[in-house]
Amino acid sequence: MTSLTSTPVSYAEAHAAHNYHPLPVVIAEAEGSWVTDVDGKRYLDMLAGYSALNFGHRHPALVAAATEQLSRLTLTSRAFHHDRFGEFCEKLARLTGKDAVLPMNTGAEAVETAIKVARKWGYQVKGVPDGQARIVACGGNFHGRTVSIISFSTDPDARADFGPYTPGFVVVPYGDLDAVTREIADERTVAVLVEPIQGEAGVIVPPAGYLAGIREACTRHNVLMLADEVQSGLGRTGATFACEHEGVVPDLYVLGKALGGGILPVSAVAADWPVLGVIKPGEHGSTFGGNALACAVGSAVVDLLETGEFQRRATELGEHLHARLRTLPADAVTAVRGRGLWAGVEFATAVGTGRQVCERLAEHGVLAKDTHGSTIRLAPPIVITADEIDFAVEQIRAVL
Ligand code: IF1
Repeated sequence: MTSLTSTPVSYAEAHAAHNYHPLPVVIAEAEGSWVTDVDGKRYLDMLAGYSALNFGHRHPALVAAATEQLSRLTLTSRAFHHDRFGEFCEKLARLTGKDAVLPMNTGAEAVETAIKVARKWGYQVKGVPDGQARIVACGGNFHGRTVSIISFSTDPDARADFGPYTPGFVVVPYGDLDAVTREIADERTVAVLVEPIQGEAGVIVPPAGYLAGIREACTRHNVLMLADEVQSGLGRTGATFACEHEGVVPDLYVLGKALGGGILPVSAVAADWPVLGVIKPGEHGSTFGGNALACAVGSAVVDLLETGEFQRRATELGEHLHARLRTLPADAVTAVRGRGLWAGVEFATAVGTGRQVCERLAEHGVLAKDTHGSTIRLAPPIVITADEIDFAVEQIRAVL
C-alpha cells in the first residue's frame, strides 16, 4: 500500500475537497482488469469504476476510437452539427429500441434530463396541472448528487444539510409493488424513477415481477416508467439492459458510466418521440453533451455491445463468480446478492466493516468498495477471466 505521505496523497489532502475517503492506493496505470500503483504493485480491479469500466481499462477498440477522433475533432458545442453526432444517436437509439436519444455527460445530468422530460410530458401530454407533477422514487435509491436528485434520497449522508429540497417527489419502499402502484394511480403522477437493481443500496435485486408490475401499472395509468440503467445497464447483468431479465421495456432509459467506455463521461436518455419530442430547441442541453470525442467513443461502445460478447461473458462469468462466492464460510458471509457480473457480499459484523474488508483486500492485491456498513460490491470489468475471479474470491477467503 502506498504511504499516505507520498506527494500525490499529501497534495490531494492539502488541495482537494475531502468529499471522498479513498483507500491508500495511488494508481498510476491500468490495462484490462488490472491496475498498477506508483510503487509498481498490481491490483485486480473488482470495482471497475462502479461499472464505468465494463470493457476494462483502456479497451483497445475504445482507445483507438478516441485516439483517431482526437486527431480530427473533439468539441464543437451543439450550436453546430458535427460528423459523429448523427451516427452515435442512431446507433444508441437502435441499441435501446427507442426513436431518439438526448446525449449528456454524467449520469446525474441524464437523471435530471429524465426528470425534466417526464415533468414537461406530464403537463403537455398527460395534462397534469402546471407545477403539480409528481415523480415516484424508491427508498434506498442512488441517482446522483445534484440538489434535486438528493431531494428524494433516503441516505442521510447524501441528503443532510443540502436543503431546501426540490418538491414533487414521493418515495416508496423499493420492491413494494402495492406501494408504488398506489402512487402511480394518483392522477398527478407523471413518472416512476427506478433502478432495475439498486447498486449503492448493496446490489439489491427486487422481487420477481416487481419491474413487470411497475410497467403494467404505468401503462394502465399513463405514467412514464423511467429506468435508471446507469449502473445496471450496458452488459453488467448479462443483458444489454437489466430490465430485459424481467421482459420489461421502460418508456425511457437513463444511461451513463460504461457508455463512455471508461475514457470520458458520456450519458444519455433514450425514449420514443411522443416522450422525448416535448423538448424543443433551447429548452435543455449542455456544453459538452454529444461532443465529437464522446460520440466517437460512445459509437465504439455500442459496437462492442452489439456483438453480444459482453452480455454472454457477464452471464457465464457471473454464474462462476456467484458460485465461488457461495463457497465462502457461511459464518463470515451472511448474504450474496446480485445478477450477472455484479455481486453485493454482506459480511457478519464480527468480520468487521466493509471498509475494513476492502483495506485488507487491497493488501492482498484486490480492489473493491464497500457500500453501507458491512457490504462490499463486486463489479469487475467484463473482460475478467474465470481464473482472475478465482483469485479474487481466494483473497476474500484469505482476508476472512
Ligand atoms: C459517487 C454510488 C454507485 C448511479 C446510478 C446515476 C448515477 C449513479 C444508478 C449518477 C452514480 C456513482 C457515483 C459515484 C459512486 C457511484 C455509486 F456509490 F455513489 F452510489 F455506483 F453506486 N444512477 N453512481 O449508480 O451518475 O453523475 O456519478 O455519473 O458519487 O461517488 P454520475
